[in-house]
Amino acid sequence: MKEQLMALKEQALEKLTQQSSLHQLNEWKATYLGKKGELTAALRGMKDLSAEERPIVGALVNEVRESLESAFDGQEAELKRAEREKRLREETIDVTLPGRSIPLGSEHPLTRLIREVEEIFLGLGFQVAEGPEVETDYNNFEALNVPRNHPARDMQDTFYITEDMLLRTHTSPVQGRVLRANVEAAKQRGETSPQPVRIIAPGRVYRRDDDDATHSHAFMQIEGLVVDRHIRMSDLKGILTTFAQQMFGHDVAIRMRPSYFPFTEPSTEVDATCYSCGGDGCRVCKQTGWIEILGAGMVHPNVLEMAGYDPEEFTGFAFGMGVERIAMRRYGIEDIRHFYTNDVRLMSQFKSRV
Ligand code: FA5
Repeated sequence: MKEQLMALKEQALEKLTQQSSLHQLNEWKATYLGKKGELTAALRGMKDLSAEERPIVGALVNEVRESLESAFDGQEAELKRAEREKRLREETIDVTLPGRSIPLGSEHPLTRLIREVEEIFLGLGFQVAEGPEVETDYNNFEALNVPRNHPARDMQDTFYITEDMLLRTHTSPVQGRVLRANVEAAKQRGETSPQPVRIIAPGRVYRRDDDDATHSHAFMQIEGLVVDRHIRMSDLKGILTTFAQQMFGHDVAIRMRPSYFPFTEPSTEVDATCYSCGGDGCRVCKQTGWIEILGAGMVHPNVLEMAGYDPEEFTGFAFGMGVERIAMRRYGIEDIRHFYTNDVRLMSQFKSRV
């Protein structure tokens, strides 16, 4: 029996050295140390031994098992190490290879322009306000001093949803919303006068205009509104000059032409010297030297009064600019429809600034 065990051990150890993978190694373990393995079979033979021999052979069996197990552990560690090394060798990364670049999206030119305008006005102490695109007739027209059947409604051909609901034709309804919210907030606080206002409100607007190179039925505007005590036309001019210079360059001048909007009095259309020729006249400014940038004026007392601001105490100015028209001139895009057909060849030229 002893010889048998010693022979088994020798054979097992020899076979062990021939196992070259972890899979083979486990098969070896099953063959020699498993429940149906050879060592277990040898143990079964112990029942035929005498009482004196049994403990001796038992100890020997344990010794053989231990030495086989420790040899197995050693071989297993060795094979694992070899496999890891092989993997590391195969998986080496050449860090000097150039990386694969992931194509990044780009900011839409209109978004980019709105952000630029926002940054300029935030720097001047303005806040950004918003209003809904589906508006009431009251906010879009009546609160802005344009009663029903007033001929000024023809200035902005409107998409009506119902008699009282429409797609806003300009961002000016945000004026009334902000003013009324301030009046309400003052009431809640028990104050007699509402807070002054200094906001811009960018957003999409809709008109039943036929689409062409300079008109779209949906376009963007940025509204501006300042209401406080002692606000004068010179404040409007100062703010717009600062804006134009930051937007188009420091030697830009502005001029104001008389105009008409029902919600401002007096009203004005504001031009900036052409950024392309500096005022000499060129193709961009149609040889005039000036480019129209926005409509503006002093807030009509009726608008203040309807919102709950006392026009004896408060005055203000407002302005509204067409984002696409400014973007077209700024980026040299000759057709407004390019902003909405989103051809990536054009759009990808406006790389994100972040
Ligand atoms: C207004 O919408 C006034 N709410 C602006 C305003 C605000 C005046 C506050 C006074 C005080 P107007 O209809 O002119 O004004 O439009 C303003 C700008 O929107 C225009 O100068 C033009 O740049 C742009 N715009 C008008 N219609 C279109 C259109 N169909 N497609 C693209 N841009 C347009």
